[in-house]
Amino acid sequence: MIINNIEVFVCCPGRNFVTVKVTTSEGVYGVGDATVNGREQAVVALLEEHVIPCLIGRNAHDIEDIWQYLYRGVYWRKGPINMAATAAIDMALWDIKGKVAGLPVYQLLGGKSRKGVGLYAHANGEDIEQTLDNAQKHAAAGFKAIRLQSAVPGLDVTYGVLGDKKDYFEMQGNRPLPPEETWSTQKYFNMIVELFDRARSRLGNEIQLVHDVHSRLTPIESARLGKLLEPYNLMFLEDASMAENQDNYKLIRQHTTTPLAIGETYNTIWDCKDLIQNQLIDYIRVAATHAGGITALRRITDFAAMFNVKLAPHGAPDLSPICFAAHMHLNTWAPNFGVQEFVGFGDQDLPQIFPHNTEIVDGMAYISDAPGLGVEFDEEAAKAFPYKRSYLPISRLEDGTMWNW
Ligand code: EZ4
Ligand code: CO
Repeated sequence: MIINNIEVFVCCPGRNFVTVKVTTSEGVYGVGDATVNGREQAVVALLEEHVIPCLIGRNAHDIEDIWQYLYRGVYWRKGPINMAATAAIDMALWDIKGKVAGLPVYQLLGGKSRKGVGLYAHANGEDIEQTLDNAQKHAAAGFKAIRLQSAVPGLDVTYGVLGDKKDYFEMQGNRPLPPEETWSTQKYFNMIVELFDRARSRLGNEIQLVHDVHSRLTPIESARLGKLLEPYNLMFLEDASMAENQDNYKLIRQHTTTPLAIGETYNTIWDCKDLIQNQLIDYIRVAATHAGGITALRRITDFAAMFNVKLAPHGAPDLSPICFAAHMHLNTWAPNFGVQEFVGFGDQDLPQIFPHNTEIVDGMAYISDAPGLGVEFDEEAAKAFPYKRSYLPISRLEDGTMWNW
């Protein structure tokens, strides 16, 4: 089972996706997601110029050895671009192994730990009322966990709030330079507690609530927010502060029992090692695409289990349905699975380009028994949506100082 071809595709059905296809001597192929939002062509160049030539002729079954070759074997380890390239190859090889075995990938990981995968949906709004209206719609559709984001009065744009853009999947594609947004911690604090206070009054105490701070707070501000939100019993507070310095979370943890989640930008187990082993977090939010694929996430998940940390993979729309499928297999297997972020599958273009087998019923996702990852990439359909240079926004404080977006 020799790797004899690897192709890289970039398409933009509303937003850019980088897809890898690995084909073997037997004609069996696998697909992987290598999308790094705003840096897509960097991953393409790395794959085409430096990674693919080294893999042609290798045995497609040697998933672990190829992973180590691309990690240990490279002097310049880690980093989002490198790990996304590794991740896409890794996903494609798991897809191939499953297809050859005639088994879905979760069976190769150890089988099912649960019937279905719990999801959290996104509710957002231009004001608290609209956020809660949207949350109520998700609750009526059967979701048992919902993320709440609301516009901050006095700020031009707020993270997670779509404004007049109807579809989360179409937020990209027309941003030739990074848009700029303004942040005020003071204004945010004036809104956020009221959002959760009113959410509990309107939605009751059964529903699980999540909020994404998107790393806008310093550790002591996060500690204060966690404390203020304790009465509202959140499932978790996501990305309260940055943790490039993992000790930041010691400070937050000392002050609050609000559960904490982080990890969507992490590239390796080393980015979360101290957070996990010191039990400073409750959910680890790594994405298969950004942290080195299924091989790497399986290792992080097992490590996290030893410290009561649950897997809650990133599920933003800038991860392709191939990454979502990889998560579905990990989530179905992981004994310490927590919850999967879920924003839907977009309009008809996206499911047409990435046909998949996941079924969503009452806020739960069910994997099919299709061999491999159970997701396809339609090269022909993708051709109608060529790459468009695009960026994530940047964030500044009101006086112009650069801040975390
Ligand atoms: O901002 O994926 O939890 N979800 C998030 C996302 C991220 C984007 C950035 O690429 O924080 O919306
Ligand atoms: Co997030």
